[in-house]
Amino acid sequence: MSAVVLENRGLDRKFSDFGQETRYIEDNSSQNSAISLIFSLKEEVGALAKVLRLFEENDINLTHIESRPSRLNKDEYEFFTHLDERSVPALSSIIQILRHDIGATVHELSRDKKKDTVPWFPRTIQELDRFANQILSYGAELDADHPGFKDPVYRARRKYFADIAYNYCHGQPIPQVEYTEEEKETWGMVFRTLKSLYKTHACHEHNHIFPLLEKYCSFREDNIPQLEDVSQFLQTCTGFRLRPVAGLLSSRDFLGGLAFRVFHCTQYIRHRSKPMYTPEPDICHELLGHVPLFSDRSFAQFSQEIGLASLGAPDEYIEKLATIYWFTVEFGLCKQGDSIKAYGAGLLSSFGELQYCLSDKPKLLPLELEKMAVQPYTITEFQPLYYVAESFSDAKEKVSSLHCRSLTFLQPHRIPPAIPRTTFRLWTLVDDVTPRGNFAATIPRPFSVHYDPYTQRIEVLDNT
Ligand code: HBI
Ligand code: NLE
Ligand code: FE
Repeated sequence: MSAVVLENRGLDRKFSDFGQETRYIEDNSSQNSAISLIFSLKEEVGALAKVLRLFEENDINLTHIESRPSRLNKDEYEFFTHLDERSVPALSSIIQILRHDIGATVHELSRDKKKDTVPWFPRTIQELDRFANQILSYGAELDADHPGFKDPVYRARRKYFADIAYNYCHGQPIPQVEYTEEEKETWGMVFRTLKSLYKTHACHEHNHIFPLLEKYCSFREDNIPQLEDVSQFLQTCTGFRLRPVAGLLSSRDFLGGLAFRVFHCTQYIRHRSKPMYTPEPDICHELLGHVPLFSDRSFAQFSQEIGLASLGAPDEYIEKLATIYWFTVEFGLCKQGDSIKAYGAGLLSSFGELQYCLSDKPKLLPLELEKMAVQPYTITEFQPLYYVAESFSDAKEKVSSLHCRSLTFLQPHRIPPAIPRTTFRLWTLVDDVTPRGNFAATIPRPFSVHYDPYTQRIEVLDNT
């Protein structure tokens, strides 16, 4: 049996206890998981006392606490805490209360990571429910530099959408939303402008699918499509489905969803003051940028492979995978005939950047995975640099045909000296793995994963 321990997210264990077979990787983590929470509170008398009472009532044992003034909000204090493992069962309800009743901003940090720990990952499609309250930024609470920060109506709408996402469980229909006139106007403006650019700026694949979305999913200037309808359509095309999400997920969680052919999809719309570009995903980005390509069979396959490759992979690997994803799926350009076209969703949803990316302003480089995987990038403004694939399928093939030979660059740079033998193999065995031309088969982890579409479960096969 392997000595690998899966990192325990420790939230609701309803699904993870279900049907794990003993030949699978042993999960000892409940014995030693500790949790770190950062929450920020308005500076007022008794604010912390209220939270501590809540912890006491829920039998939460605090093992560490420190405070500091919040850098984001001047009138708030941040508290950095450790909770012991007894606190795990109550954690998700505590986070809900902190957010909704006390109005705190809460960040849950990874549990104590042992060096030989494989990060937790979902094994069943239902377990994706656990990502709902792990939003990295925005969600219901907007930062001071957000264009909607000073707009109470917009903030209330964001809270409304965040609540739909927080309360959503796999298998439910996605709630229908009545969009306001103002929201429809924003959509109309984005839709109309982008549609007029697609003919000249978008890749063939996008232009091929777009009319089908107009026909079957009511993609129209005067209508914001309902996520449930789009999800049904995608399921008939490629088995991909949507689930609502309140904001930006971590790369690990986001990519993990793709392993199950689940696309986490925001339902709110950007603020009307900045229709041409927003750094955060919104319904325009998801529906106009991503959905057309998720309807494409081979692109769907490719996306799932990236997702499978990410499950339980080391952080450094996730970071490179996310960077590759960024420069291809989000911001990729490719040659088509004599011209260059956009296939990246972040380009196809921003009429500002879509025009800019094909102007003479940005720098263009040929797609080279090794360089691209370590290229720093900005997420808050137009990209200064794009990678151009020889063709749309060249991009897909380069990314999904990564195999052992080229994998060295995806591995961590340093091998920690003190790690046990079994874990050491986790890094070094990679060269011995027989290439199957399949990305997911060559990840530096001591097990392989297989997705069973009938049960919608990940089978984890212990390689050690
Ligand atoms: N989260 N909700 C959401 N939507 C995305 O498109 C998204 C994300 N998190 C990360 C991400 N995209 C990627 O850019 C990569 O970091 C994987
Ligand atoms: N910049 C894009 C847009 O305005 O639609 C969104 C990118 C999300 C990664
Ligand atoms: Fe995106």
